[in-house]
This record gives sequence, C-alpha cells and structure tokens, in this order.
Amino acid sequence: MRLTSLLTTLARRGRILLALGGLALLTGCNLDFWTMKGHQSTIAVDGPVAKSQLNVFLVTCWVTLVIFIIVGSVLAYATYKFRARSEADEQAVPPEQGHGNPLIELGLIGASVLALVIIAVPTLKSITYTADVPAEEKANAYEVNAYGYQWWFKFEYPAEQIAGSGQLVSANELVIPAGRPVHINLRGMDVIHSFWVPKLAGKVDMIPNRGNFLWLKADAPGYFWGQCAEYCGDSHAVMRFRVIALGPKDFNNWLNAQTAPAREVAKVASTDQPKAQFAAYRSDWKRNEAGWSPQFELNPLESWKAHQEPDAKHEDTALIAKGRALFQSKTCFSCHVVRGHMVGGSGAYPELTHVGARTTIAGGLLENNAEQLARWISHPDVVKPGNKMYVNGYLANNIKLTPDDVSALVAYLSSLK
Ligand code: HEC
Ligand SMILES: [Cu+2]
Repeated sequence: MRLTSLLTTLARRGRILLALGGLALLTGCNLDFWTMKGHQSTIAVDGPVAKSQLNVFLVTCWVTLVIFIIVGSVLAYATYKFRARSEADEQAVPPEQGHGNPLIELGLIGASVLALVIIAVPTLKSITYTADVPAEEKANAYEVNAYGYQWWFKFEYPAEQIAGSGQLVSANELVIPAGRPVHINLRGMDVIHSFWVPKLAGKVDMIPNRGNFLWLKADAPGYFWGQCAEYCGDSHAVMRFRVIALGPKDFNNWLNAQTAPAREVAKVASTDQPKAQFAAYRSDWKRNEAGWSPQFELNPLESWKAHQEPDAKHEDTALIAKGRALFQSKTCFSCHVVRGHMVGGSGAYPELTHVGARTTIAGGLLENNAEQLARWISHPDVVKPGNKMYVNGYLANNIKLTPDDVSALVAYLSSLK
C-alpha cells in the first residue's frame, strides 16, 4: 500500500518535471525567460519611473493573489466538504435555498472596496509621479525631442546648437545623461507610433499633430533596448531603437564629437595601407532577420564605446574617398545629411553625420558593422519590407549598386565616427 502511493506520487511529480522540462525546451532553456531579465524586461528595471510603475504592478499582483488564495481555499473546502458521498446523496433533493446572508454580503462588499483602495493609493501616487519631471528636479532635467517615422526614430537635442545648422540631430540611438531626469517630447510624423523603453519607463504614443511627452531617468550608465509599441505598418515589429545612458564626462565627450562636422579622411597615396575586406552579401538572409554578433550582447555599453573611436590604422583611404563620391553620385545625399561633407538631405531621413559612432542601423534591427551595413545598403527592401529608403530612393531614383560600390559606401559610412 505504502509503496504504491509512493510510486503514484513519483509518477505525478515526474509528469510535472516533464512539463517543466518541455516548457524549458520550448523557451530554448533561455535563462532570461526564467529570470525575467531580458533586454525588454519590465520586471528587472532601472530608474525611478519604471520602478514606480513596477511597484503598481506588484501591489496589484499581491492583492489579487490574496483574493485568489482566499476564494480558492473556500471553494476547495466547500467542494470537498459537501461532495456527494453515496448513491443516495446523488439522488437527494437539494436543501431549501436561502436568499443569502446579509452579513457576508456586506462583508464582501467592504473587502472589495478595501482591496480597491489598497490598489488605488499607490496607483494614483505613481500616475502623478510619472506624469512629469518632479518640480524639485525640473531645473536639472535634460530636454530631447523624439520623432517616430515609418520605421525609425529621430532624436533632436535642442540644448546643443551648432553654428549654421541648428540643433544636434541623430537617429535610432538616444544618448542621455545618466542620473539626470530626461524630458522627451514625442511626435509621430506619418502615422501613430509609440515610444517604449521597457526598462526605463512605460510607453507613450507618438501622434501626428499632438504633442505628447514622457520623462525617464537612468540611475547609472547603461544600454537599453527600445521598441515602437503601436502598430504602424509593414515593418512595425522591427522599428526599434536604443537608449545609451552615460556619466557626465562621457556624455560631454559624446556631445563634443557629435556637434563637430563629419570626420574627414584624407586620401593617402601610400600602397601599404591594408585594404578593407568585406564579406559578400549572403543571399540566405531572411526578411526582418536581426543581425547581431554574439560578442556585442556580452557588453553592449563597451561595444558602444568602442564604436566612438576611429580605426585609422585599418582604414582604406582610397576606398573611403570612392565611397564619398558614390554617396553623392548615387543620390544618397538627397535624403541623408552628412554635415560638412556635402549639402543635401532633409530632416525627414536619418542623419548620417556620425553614423559610424552608432551601434545599430535600420531602426535598431542590425548591428552597425561592415557585414550588416553591406546587407542593408545592398537590399534595404529585403531587410525591411516597404521601407522608404527603397521605395522613395532605390526605386524612384533607380539606384543600382555593384558589390564594389557597396564596399566603398560601407568604408565611407564606417569612417563617419
Ligand atoms: C529616399 C530617401 C533615401 C535615399 C535616396 C537613401 N536613403 Fe538611406 N535611409 C532612408 C530611410 C527612410 C532610412 C531608414 C529606414 C528604416 O530604418 O526604416 C534610411 C537608412 C539608412 C541607413 C541606416 C541609418 C540608421 O541610423 O539606421 C544608412 C546607413 C543609409 N540609409 C545609407 C544610404 C545610402 C548609402 C544610400 C545611397 C545608396 C541611401 N541611404 C539612400 C532614406 C534614403
Ligand atoms: Cu512605429
């Protein structure tokens, strides 16, 4: 008797273990899934805004858990206690039905109100706190403007004015000072998008002709993943961006580098320059397939910092010069600004003056390395279906690039630190 019950318990446990194992297999044994610490986690958060919002979530979870346990136990108790024990019980006429018990009913109404009050107090507190930068921190807040375009983000830094060309503009990577509140004005430029950095703050819509805003703060330097969170057309799912929070010194260095015009690389006649080698375009890339090297993920902030330094030793100056000429002759400059190199471009397309100093391209879908840049420039339509670079540029201007053209353009763009 003992043995059989032991065996059934083991079999039951075994089934649970098997189910858990199956779930682990399904999630690819992904540790991030189990610890909930992934790039876009709303549980492992940073900064006071996301923490306040997480707190509201947890309070609601605990209150509902208590309700679940009480209701569940009463239900289980009643089911067990009043179950039919015999054939006669099954046939029995139900007892006389009462209208209920006023004391219990009033008690339950009171308990529900209490539960709602417990949830409402922190919720209202959090709503007012996260609505705008607190008054005592207003003076210290840093201001940026963020614009959503199909399918990339533009960032403006109104505090950084550049003589002759207005404020500093960048794309797809928002660099902010760590430890300072950041006030972000949000606009949609074509359809409705939504600005969301899960680890730093909840999402807020970017709506054409309507000024929305949010604030967030990163407590320490870090690298954060962002995502458009409002369906906005073909490539919505891969409309991403990054937020890089830097300490005061790094942030200042970055501002100085960004406000400078595009980097000039003199054409050197020397023959002992090592020639840049670029991987050929792989035809097995899939649509919307993210392009990342595993090393990048290990320490993205360090990878970002490494991107800031020009790699003058390995640059092929002749190839860069060719790429610069192609950037003009192939009409790339008609959309993209490269400040200081050529006159052209419009604010409605990603600014490329310092594109080499960014870790990602194409709305955060691809890592900014030679292979992925070549992939993007060769076939923007395959990487991101429907994107405007292909439709309004490659198709409308009949842009055709040979593999050599692509290599030269990649060398040029990578030199723009
Ligand atoms: C019609 C305007 C247009 C033309 C012409 C054009 N582009 Fe683009 N480009 C775009 C748009 C729009 C994007 C953003 C696409 C997206 O991510 O959805 C983009 C993105 C890029 C990016 C990635 C920037 C980033 O930060 O994500 C690079 C690099 C780039 N283009 C290079 C080029 C090159 C090289 C040419 C010329 C061969 C070119 N573009 C021609 C509109 C244009
Ligand atoms: Cu969007």
